[in-house]
Amino acid sequence: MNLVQKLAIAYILGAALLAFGFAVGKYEVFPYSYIQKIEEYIAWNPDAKKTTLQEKLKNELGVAPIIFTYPSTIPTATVDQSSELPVPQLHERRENPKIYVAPEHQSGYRAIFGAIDFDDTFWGGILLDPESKVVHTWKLSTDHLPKSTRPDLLKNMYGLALLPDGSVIYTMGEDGGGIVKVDACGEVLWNLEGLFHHTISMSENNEYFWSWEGVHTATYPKLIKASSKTGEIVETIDMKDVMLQNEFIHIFNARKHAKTNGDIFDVSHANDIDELSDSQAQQFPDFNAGDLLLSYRNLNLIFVLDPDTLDIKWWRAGATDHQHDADWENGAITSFSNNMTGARKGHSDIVRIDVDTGKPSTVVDGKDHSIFSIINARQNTTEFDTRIITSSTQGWALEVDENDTLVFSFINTYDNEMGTLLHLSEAYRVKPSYFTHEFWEDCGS
Ligand SMILES: [Ca+2]
Repeated sequence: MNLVQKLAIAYILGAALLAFGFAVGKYEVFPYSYIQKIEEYIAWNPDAKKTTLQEKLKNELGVAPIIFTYPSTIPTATVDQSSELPVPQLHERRENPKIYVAPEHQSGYRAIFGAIDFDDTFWGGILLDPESKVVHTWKLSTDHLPKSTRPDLLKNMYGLALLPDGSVIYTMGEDGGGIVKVDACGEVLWNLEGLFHHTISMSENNEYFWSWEGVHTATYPKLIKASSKTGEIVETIDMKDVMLQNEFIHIFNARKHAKTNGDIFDVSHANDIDELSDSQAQQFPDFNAGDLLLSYRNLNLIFVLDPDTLDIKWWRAGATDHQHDADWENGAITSFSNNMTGARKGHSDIVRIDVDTGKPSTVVDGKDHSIFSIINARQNTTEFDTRIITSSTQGWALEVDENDTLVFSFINTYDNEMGTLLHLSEAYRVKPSYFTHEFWEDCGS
């Protein structure tokens, strides 16, 4: 075929695609319904990503995970000191991630979860051994659930827990159709069908977990507590009852339509639950083991609930902006403040709130490290005197020591040349004793 013939074919294909695109929109033929679903996803998270129609089609047709890839904003110095990390069974469309580990922090196991984009599942996790080699992978899907409303490529795996035996409990928002537990080797142990979102938060001894039930836009969401062994719900708390119980704490109704007093869409956006454990309770004289630390993103609100009396024991609004992952931490409360809006817009900080005074302070300055996750993100302290942070929409997991020095970095590279990265959900660093046994030896991967 000569050049003119090639150009002619390219022209005809281009014109046909243009006409097809017009017909899709005008007559709502296939794949219009799929585009609508993607539009809904974008509406779900309007700040997450602006995509063109062509990109949406690519995403839906499985050509590329456009919704969950982002242009790199990770500092060049960090990228330059990283090296390629070979991961088995990655999808051919993506490249290997990049990793940096400070020599003195080659210890413990690190688990990274997110859009790993394996050849057979889009979501999953990898386990790095103390030498930072991949010794295990988890392939996670909710496609098998009858109430799953869209393919995994269009769901957000936000909310998961890694248990000491290597099993994982996870949810993919309302779209996934439920919560799933798989064993270390990926066998499904149980499915809890229904609508759940944002968090799988373990109770003391991992006997139970908490999650949010219903749609994430509910003004008064429901908390559920379920058995991690069976997936059976053992307790439900309606946040409307919590509102009615606390007659002099009007935090949930702070934003209403001024003219109608009606509910504002997605006014609460409940996104985290953290149960105070027995061991942590000693550091919090005002609270009891079992109290729940809750986060409402769209009210910039963090509060403590006694799940037995439904009393709100403490609350603080406005110390963080559109925050995620509030944790009990050494007598204080810390959280990933996304800073989606406001004076710190564009840089996400780890903020510590003094529970006695309500005074906030910055623990990790997002400007110093170029951290910014528009939505999602997680943060955890480790037993190595470090903090591991998942900046979801940067496709970046980073770990800083007590001197604020970067000691670990995992860059979820999608395409080096394009400078694009894939979404990450959660990262942990644990001592070998965290695991009950070397489960990765059992599964052959
Ligand atoms: Ca956390």
